[in-house]
Amino acid sequence: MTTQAKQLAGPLSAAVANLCVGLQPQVSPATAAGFREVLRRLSAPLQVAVAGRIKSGKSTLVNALIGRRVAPTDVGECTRLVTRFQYGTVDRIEVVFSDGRKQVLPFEANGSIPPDLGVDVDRVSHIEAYLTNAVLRDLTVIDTPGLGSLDAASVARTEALLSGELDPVSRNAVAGAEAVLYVVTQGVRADDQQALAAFTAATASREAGPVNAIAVLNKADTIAAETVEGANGDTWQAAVLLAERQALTLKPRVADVLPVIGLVAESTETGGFTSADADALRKLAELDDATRETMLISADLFVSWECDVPVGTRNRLLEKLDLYGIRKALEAVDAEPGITAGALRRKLLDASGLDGVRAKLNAVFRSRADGIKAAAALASVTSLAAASGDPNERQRVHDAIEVLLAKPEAHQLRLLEALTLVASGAVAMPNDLVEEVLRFGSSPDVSEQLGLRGRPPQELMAYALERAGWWRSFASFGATPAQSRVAHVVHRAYFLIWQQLRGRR
Ligand SMILES: Nc1nc2c(ncn2[C@@H]2O[C@H](COP(=O)(O)OP(=O)(O)OP(=O)(O)O)[C@@H](O)[C@H]2O)c(=O)[nH]1
Ligand SMILES: [Mg+2]
Repeated sequence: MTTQAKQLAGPLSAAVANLCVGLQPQVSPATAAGFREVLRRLSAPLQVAVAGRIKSGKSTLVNALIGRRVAPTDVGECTRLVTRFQYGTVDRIEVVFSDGRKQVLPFEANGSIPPDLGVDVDRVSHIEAYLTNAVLRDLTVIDTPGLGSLDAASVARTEALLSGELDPVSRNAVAGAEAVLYVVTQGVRADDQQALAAFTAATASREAGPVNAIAVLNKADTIAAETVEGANGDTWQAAVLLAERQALTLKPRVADVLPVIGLVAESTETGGFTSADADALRKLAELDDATRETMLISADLFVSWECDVPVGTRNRLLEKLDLYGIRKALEAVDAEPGITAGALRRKLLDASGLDGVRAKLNAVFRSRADGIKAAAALASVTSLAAASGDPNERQRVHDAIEVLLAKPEAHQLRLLEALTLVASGAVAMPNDLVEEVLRFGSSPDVSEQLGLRGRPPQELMAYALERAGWWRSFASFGATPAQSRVAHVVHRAYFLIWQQLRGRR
């Protein structure tokens, strides 16, 4: 156990791992095999699936996050397959077939996965890409084919893979992703919300909620600012406002919705933006205002208008930055004509919003990886026991989980569970209480969890104690049995915050 404990995300994962090890000799060989899979996953990095509609820019965003243009975008059969990007000491791509067979694939000359694999795609389960990129050390990123695609077969394949239906013995309920980055574009439709619910139900058999799901509003550059009230014609402002509106629709299914320009993020983070591009932009910046404005009206005009910069170069800029990125770059050159290629790249990266997405990923996923992984593993253990068909075995596993959850150290796990139950509506509560409960998932910061950001410690303590008392009496007198269980956990959460604040004095 000691060697394994080193790789676990934290004490909660360790507690669940111990539970699996302890139960292994007491269960059937099939369930024990499932537990071994759970143990293996517990010591692996957090698994984050990037999901969303077809062509919403998922692969582009994956590349930006990894910092390497490795996922094929736009065309090719790869966009119909699930690809798992995980850390490895040597770069390697493997095609995994449905029968478990694996085949190593060469990278393209440009370092990406071949868009066409040269194998029978219908027999492919998914692709494993091992990369040396540091980001992947504590996060495995899973690129998925677009939901709502025309091709029902790839949707079925994705669902099967992510929900662990492919191989009932080893994968049953343990292959699922543990967290979701959901990519939407302008206008979340009602069926998009359904897609989110369906997809997230497949994340290791757990409902998604503010604890393990984030959404981004991608292609923010393509939003027509004049159609968004309050944006004052500013595209980014329009994107911020739209993201806020979508958050009202999607919460509490997701922790937040953030605007991003995946394309610009990808180009600037993967070395796509070169000094030759910067030179071309400096040249374009010298054009007279009228010419420049005309060229920026549309992509067609941008390439077809007569000017000194070669058409091929202009096409390349469009592919990397699109019109909005080009406009932003020209503005940066205007403000600072001698700007270096590196500084220009940084400006574009800032304009892409990727930093905000990274910060959110850290706050919601990375900082809580231990709890998220432990909760997903417990859900897997529960469904493995349920699937065994042996009532005694199910009871033994159930009892062991009860013992684990009753321990004081498991409080964080119970809180995550309560958050998810409330967020998914499985336990109904009045709106103001839902909001209060979900605040615990909003941030690792105690004052934000209390909804009292920036207030003095004395006030935080008094409030925590007051709410602890309120939730205790709600648990005893005012609640249904399901609400009561949640209320006990919330009571304890306030009490622990109070204790922690008191200890700090
Ligand atoms: N203008 C603009 N285009 C983008 C942005 N992000 C992605 N794209 C373009 O959108 C197209 C689709 O991007 P992909 O990353 O392949 O989308 P996907 O969701 O992975 O697509 P599927 O896997 O086929 O569902 C590509 O041409 C991208 O260059 C963006 O932020 N702005
Ligand atoms: Mg894709």
